Amino acid sequence: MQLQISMVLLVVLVFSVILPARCKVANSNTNSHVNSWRDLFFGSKWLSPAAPRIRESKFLPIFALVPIGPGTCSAPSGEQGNCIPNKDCVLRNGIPAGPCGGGYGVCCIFLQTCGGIIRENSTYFVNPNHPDIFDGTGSCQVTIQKLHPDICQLRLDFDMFSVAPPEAANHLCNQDQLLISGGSPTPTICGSATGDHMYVDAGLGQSSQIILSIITSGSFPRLWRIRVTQIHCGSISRADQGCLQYYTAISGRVRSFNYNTVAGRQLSNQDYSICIRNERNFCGIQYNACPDLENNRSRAFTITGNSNNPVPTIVGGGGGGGPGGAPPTNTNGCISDWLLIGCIRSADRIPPLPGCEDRVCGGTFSAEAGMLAKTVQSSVRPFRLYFHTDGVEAPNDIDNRGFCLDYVQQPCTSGF
Ligand SMILES: [Ca+2]
Repeated sequence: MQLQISMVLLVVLVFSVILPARCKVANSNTNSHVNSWRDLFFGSKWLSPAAPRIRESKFLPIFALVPIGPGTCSAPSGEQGNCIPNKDCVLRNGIPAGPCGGGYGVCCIFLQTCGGIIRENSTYFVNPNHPDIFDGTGSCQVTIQKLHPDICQLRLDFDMFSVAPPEAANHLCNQDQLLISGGSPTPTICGSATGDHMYVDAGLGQSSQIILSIITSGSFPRLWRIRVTQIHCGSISRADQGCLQYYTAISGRVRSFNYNTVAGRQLSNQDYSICIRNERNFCGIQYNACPDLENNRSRAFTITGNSNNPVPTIVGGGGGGGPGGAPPTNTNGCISDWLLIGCIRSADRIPPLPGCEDRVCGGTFSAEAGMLAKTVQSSVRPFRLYFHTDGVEAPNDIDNRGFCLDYVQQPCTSGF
């Protein structure tokens, strides 16, 4: 046994001292390279439950020499956790979900449900009975306490979110709803939001609290698992001011809450901004409606009108007011529900048309009125979309799904 341990020690030293130097030459991504070597080496042996005796007696001092790596880990059930010693996890009311850090600690996950208080970063707000469904009614809420006065934002990741959908006539969240209080205004959502996220302003001072409430009525197989991440004011992960959603990739997909081409209903009473970080050397952005694989006629952009029939693109705000300050008389514009993107033009016009539009609605995605879906471009920075819906759908707006757009930032050299 002693001989084995000595050999392991020797290899640890070789890997921790020599390999990093070699990898710096071979690969600029040194950390991941070293980690992968460590994982390869420790993997199965150090994850086995038989290892603790050896670790306790001989290895802890040596581990102090070996970087443990980032503090996050993944639990087998999919949650992200913090890699900390088992006793700390238990002390902090976490749930140990398997070993991590080469056997150094456990992947400690933090879950809270109705009535809970969130005091740890990366805590999940889950439904009662999680991971099974919850079919109860009432108000289930958690309170989020700041870890530090210097926390400016919360990011909510809807790992799973499925509650009762909005009602069919006006798409109001009458049965179930998620409410967020104590931070910046957020839209009330219901239905499905799995894979979506939100940023919430955390307010000033350590004492301000954010409360997440899920209010339910009637029967529905509900399921939710929302990860709450606290973001420091100086963090590079912090979203720009006023952005409910924030994307940081050159290309990606943005969509409205409860979007789904088969049965999703565009939610009413929405008012929020989606921001896309302007990456270095990119000056413009293009948008296309997402592919719709379920319907013959795409429903990927159906914001106003009866989308059981073909509905053209409608652009603009409907002109000025009527005589003597009366409300606008021109109703052929986006006056109830719309998506706003600064100065949009069709990408296929060369040279581009002189004019541009901001609001777009209807049932076909384009920057020009008509029945033809087109690539839309904008060079207004920062890149932002603003989504507005009122509280009415019936009788004119029927079966609208909302929007799903794929975006690609455009390099400064390609005409922007
Ligand atoms: Ca509406």
